[in-house]
Amino acid sequence: MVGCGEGGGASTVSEEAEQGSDNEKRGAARRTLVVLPTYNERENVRPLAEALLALGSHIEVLVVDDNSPDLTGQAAMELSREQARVRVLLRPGKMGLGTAYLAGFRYALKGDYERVITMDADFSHSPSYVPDLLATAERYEVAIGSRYVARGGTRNWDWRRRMMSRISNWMTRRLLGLPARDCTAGFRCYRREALERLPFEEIKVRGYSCLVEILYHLVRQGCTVGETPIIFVDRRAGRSKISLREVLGGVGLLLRLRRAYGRLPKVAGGEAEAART
Ligand SMILES: Nc1nc2c(ncn2[C@@H]2O[C@H](COP(=O)(O)OP(=O)(O)OP(=O)(O)O)[C@@H](O)[C@H]2O)c(=O)[nH]1
Ligand SMILES: [Mg+2]
Repeated sequence: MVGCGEGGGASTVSEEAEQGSDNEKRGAARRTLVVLPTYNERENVRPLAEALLALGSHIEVLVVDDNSPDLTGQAAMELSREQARVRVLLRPGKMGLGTAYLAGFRYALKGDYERVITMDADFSHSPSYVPDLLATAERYEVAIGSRYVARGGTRNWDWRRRMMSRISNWMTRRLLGLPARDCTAGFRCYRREALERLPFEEIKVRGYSCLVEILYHLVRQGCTVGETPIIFVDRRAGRSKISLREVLGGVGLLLRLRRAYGRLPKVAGGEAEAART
């Protein structure tokens, strides 16, 4: 795990291993809502939700579907009739990934969830990393499933996609001073206390770049951030929805945040050493 924003001193490997297993036990007991934004994920939604539910009875799933033309919403509704731990939020039309996350956060805050996980519904984010994310969230208010820490990475991406992702992360870190290595990752676990501090009304982006905007505001509010490695695998089925417009919008966002609030100050101690989850 790579962490930032925490001042804790060094600990030995055996202490960390012990702490790691305690964290896992604690994380494994907390009521957790996994928010799955979907747009044309009909083939993925059921197997993914079932894999998540199989992780334990503390896990619940909220599918946020934007009236997908492939009837993902209908498939999710069928599943929710079979599984009490699956809920569906049906929205009338494509409103963007960012607003889907915010809708999921609001839903979680109305309920008594202690943790909220967001992940793509196309198996790029493997459910097998959820326990690591929950364990990391025991130590940090925001846990990121990170492609850009040791043992993290991407699979099946062409060089264009790899370059685009690297450049946007590099620009985000440089312009905004965000302490994470993977600022654009959508695989995250937020503690309830972090979401309670999120200034919802300041989140303006409706699309993908909202991930940067959310993280930036949380760090501004003083939230601690830790990263745990994941291998991001290109989608199993269906088509990508990222457009050039989204990419350009992302650059605009960085400039807007930088102008409005400035670069974040360096956290004491900077980015922490890599540690074990
Ligand atoms: N509810 C909702 N979900 C969306 C919207 N846009 C994208 N999604 C979902 O958000 C997640 C991420 O979108 P993807 O198209 O997979 O984007 P990506 O993973 O960055 O791109 P690929 O690697 O090409 O798949 C997926 O689960 C999508 O179905 C939207 O407007 N509304
Ligand atoms: Mg995807």
